[in-house]
Amino acid sequence: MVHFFRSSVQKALFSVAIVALLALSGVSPLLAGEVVKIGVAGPFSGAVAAFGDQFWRGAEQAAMDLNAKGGIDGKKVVLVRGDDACEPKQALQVANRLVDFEEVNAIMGHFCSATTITASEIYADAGLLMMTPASTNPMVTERGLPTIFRNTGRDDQQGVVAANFVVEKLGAKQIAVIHDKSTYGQGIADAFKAHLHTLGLTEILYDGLTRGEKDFNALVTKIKGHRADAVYFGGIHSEAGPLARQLKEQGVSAPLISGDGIVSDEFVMSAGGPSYAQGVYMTFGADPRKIPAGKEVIARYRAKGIEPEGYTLYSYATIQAIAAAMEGAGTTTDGEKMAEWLHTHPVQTIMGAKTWDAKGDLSVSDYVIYQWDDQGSYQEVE
Ligand code: ABU
Repeated sequence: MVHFFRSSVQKALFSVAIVALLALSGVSPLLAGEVVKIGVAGPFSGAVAAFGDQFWRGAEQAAMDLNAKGGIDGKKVVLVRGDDACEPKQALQVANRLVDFEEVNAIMGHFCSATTITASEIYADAGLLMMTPASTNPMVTERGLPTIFRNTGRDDQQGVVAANFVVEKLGAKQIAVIHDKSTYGQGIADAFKAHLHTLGLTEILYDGLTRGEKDFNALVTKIKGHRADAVYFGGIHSEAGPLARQLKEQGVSAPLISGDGIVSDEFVMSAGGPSYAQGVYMTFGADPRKIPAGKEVIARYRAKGIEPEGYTLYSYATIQAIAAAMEGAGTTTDGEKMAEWLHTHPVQTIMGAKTWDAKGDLSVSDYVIYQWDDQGSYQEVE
């Protein structure tokens, strides 16, 4: 693996230079061991930055609440942000910086499955605990990396829930499956398609669109031509929004169903308003805002005018899990011990008690179906 510094001597010299500079400028440098640094890595810029905002809101409130109670093992929690823009190459740079330069104690992140899979190789190599609140592609935890966890479900779980709903509840038979060719988007579309086959159906159309594009009218014409009675989309809100709008504009009444990549009010914005998003279904974990354990924290967000939508509370709970692993394992530096502890102990979070299996996946999957309403909000439908 390529790391930021080629040798520990280079790193030591760099650290001495930084400390000397800070001392000369009158700024007191924080000494190693006085704080617990948690890297928060995700898309803070680019098309899916709305999810980076959810990450930061969750992590920041969790760190504030931990510090108000004395931090972790008496040490203040400091968050270090890493912007991967949902790009694997940038995620590699972020991971190297967090490990080699920032010397973080653990990582919450990343958001996009493609960046999580890439960056987790660096964290695993360094023996650091990493937990993603949001990356759902099975490969995050299927590679047998002992310090890599996720605090959300998997696409081979939510794809099954979506396919069951489309066939059994919507009664669809002519199903078009569209994806954005990404690790997440194509992966979840394939999981949906695989379960359709299990249910005895074959998709009438399987096609990809390109992330970043906004005009899907040719694709919508194709969907119309196939007389689809349901459209499944594997991807993110930035493309799901325009797709939802163009389906309505071309008079396609077949319902659109997607996954947790659209669980942000940015989906409504990118569709052009609630009237275009209205009626769209999606899979996501059972609404964490309804779990009693999170009541006080949710009230704190709302008092600040923040609605803790999507992955906000997952991010808060992920910081809680990392903190619990450090306290439970009695170490803020040994990621392997933290991982061993997480495999064998439940953690009480604002989303209720969580436990992890041998792969680092949550032991319980809680996917349900939501529908976007005419107010630009999403509601659980079953
Ligand atoms: N799971 C939602 C989108 C993030 C990702 O897995 O790529």
